[in-house]
Amino acid sequence: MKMIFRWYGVEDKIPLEYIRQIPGMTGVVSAIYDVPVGEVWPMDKIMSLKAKVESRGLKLEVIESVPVHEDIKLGLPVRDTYIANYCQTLRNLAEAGIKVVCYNFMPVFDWTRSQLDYELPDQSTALIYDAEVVAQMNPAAGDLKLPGWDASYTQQDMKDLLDAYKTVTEEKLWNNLRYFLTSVIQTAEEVGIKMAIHPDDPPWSIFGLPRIITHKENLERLINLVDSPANGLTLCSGSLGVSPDNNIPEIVRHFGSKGKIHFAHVRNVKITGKKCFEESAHLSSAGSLNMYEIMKAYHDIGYTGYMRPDHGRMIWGETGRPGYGLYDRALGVEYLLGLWEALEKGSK
Ligand code: DNO
Repeated sequence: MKMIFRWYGVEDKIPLEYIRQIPGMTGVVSAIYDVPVGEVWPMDKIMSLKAKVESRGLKLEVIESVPVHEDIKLGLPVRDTYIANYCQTLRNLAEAGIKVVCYNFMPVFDWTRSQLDYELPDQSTALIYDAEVVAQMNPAAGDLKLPGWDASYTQQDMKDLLDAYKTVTEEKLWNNLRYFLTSVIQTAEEVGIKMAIHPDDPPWSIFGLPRIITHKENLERLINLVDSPANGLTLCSGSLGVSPDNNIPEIVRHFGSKGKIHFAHVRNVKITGKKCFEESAHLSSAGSLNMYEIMKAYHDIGYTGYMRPDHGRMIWGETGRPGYGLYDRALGVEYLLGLWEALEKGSK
């Protein structure tokens, strides 16, 4: 298993030097953030990101994410141009030595929460989700800004986009995903990149939009859309884990033993009610997931891929990008590596 850390490029408050100082850290997972969605990532930008990371003694072998243009998800005729661009980006990334590309197929909104600074009893703050609060939000009415929401949309763009999705059922979204993957996976396989879809977060429909990467059966359906070693998963324990029906250790064993997990996001989450949760610290006792069993599942299947801690709380007075501070994620890393060492030594 190779432990890596998400880094948001030069705009990130957390310097690469600090990431390097986290014991056991091998590299970062990052992206190019200043190319509009749908355009080809130029080689020089990729190479300069890689050089920056490597100059600090870290590796850059995973990209999170190459975003998928909404017109691909909507299945509009112009999608062929965007898919061709996506394939070219994959070729460029492969040339720079990238091995895994994480992406998602969530319409309009990436991960969604109802509050970003909820104060826990220990005065740390965490991201939370409360279905009733989300039900009151109206993205078409504007002024809502949450992580994962593309800030470049005007209120009218957002309204038009939400209208455009009105005819996109789950089945249509599946068809559009198959269409996308048919070209993209072939290119990825040719150039030696593994595609790793991220589950929908949360794994249920929001704002009436379809969401399909939500549970084991649908993950199975995804890998069967295009049969290729390049077609796989980012197994995110926190995204899937907020549905009590998702048995994460079992899902890890099932897909991991088929070689379908290309990237592991490992974090805990505390389910606080029906479709309500808090993002807890990584420790098992802090949330609802059994982190030992999850790590044991990865260990038992002989996982050699990339893993990263996921959202952390804000602790010790840190401020910054919600979910992506340094301290709590670094604590998460050490905990996961501690579990891993115990599993390694215990199995000898
Ligand atoms: C949230 C992240 C997601 C993820 C994308 C992948 O913190 O896990 O934003 O990067 O869904 O495309």
